[in-house]
Amino acid sequence: MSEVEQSLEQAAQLLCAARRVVVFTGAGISAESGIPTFRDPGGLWEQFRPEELATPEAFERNPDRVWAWYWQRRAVMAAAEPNAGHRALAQMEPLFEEFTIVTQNIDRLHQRAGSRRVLELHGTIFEQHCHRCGRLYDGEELPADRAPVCPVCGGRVRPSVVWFGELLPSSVFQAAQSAAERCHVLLSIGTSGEVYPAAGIVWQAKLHGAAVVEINPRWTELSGLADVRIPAPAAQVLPELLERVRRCRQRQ
Ligand code: BJW
Ligand code: ZN
Repeated sequence: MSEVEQSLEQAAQLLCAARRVVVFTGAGISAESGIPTFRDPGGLWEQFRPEELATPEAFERNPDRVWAWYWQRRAVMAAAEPNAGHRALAQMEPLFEEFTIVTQNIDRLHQRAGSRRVLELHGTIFEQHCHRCGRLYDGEELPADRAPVCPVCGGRVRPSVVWFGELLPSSVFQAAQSAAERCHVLLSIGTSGEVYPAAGIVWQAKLHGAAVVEINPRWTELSGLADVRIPAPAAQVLPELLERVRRCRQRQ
């Protein structure tokens, strides 16, 4: 058996015995749908400076530039399709008493693949609100190249994503923390684990006794915490993991 097959089997055994599962995902799970990651070679933070595009100060300094960058990424995400990894996770959900996806992604691909319980820690690129008064704005009629002005307060409309230095939506973060504390297995997929407080979810699960399984071709900040590491691309191995869990459940 290869290293990947061996770790897949170990992960399947852990999942087969689990009733409550949290799946913590990052940009890597959408890489095979054609959406660039942030910190890989050739990733977004190699081409762009996060402090010029992904902070509230950047938006206040140059709202049109930040808006246009996000609008262009929104078009890429809208045109992308969920991949075999997203779909396998959606099919895993009914096999467990509780199955919560806690995602850092803003692309909505888990929901489009059919996952029902998805907590978006960093918001979504498909919603917008006024940076000043918080009023929500519908996406379809908005311009591509300039941040619209809010007719209520004169502030600028922004994407509803979480930038550096901003708080995560508190009810979503609390729900993620409590799912992490209760779960038997936490699957960490396609994340470098470098951004906090999101990555703290994995520590929290581990401290409360969960087994941690990591799916990532590269070593990450969270690899040391993992009980099982599957060093492979997510869309390649998740369908196989699903099959192995199904088979194990049938034998029970
Ligand atoms: C594959 C694959 C395949 C490839 N299959 N795998 C503690 C210490 C130091 C700093 C901090 C700290 N706590 C907080 C901070 C500050 C900061 C932070 O964490 N900074 C660090 C970077 C140092 N955190 C914040 O600012 C957060 N807010 C906060 O702390 O509020 C409290 C506060 C408020 C006010 C004042 C003070 C405190 C908010 C963080 C928001 C992050 N936002 C972004 C942008 C979102 C919108 C957008 O998309 O533009 O979120 S940054 C970016 O990183 C994005 C992601 O969700 C996030 C995580 O990245 P992810 O998903 O892990 O992607 P990558 O690229 O890093 O990794 C991809 C992985 O996939 C790699 O490992 C590949 O190997 C793998 N991969 N192909 C499987 N096929
Ligand atoms: Zn407003």
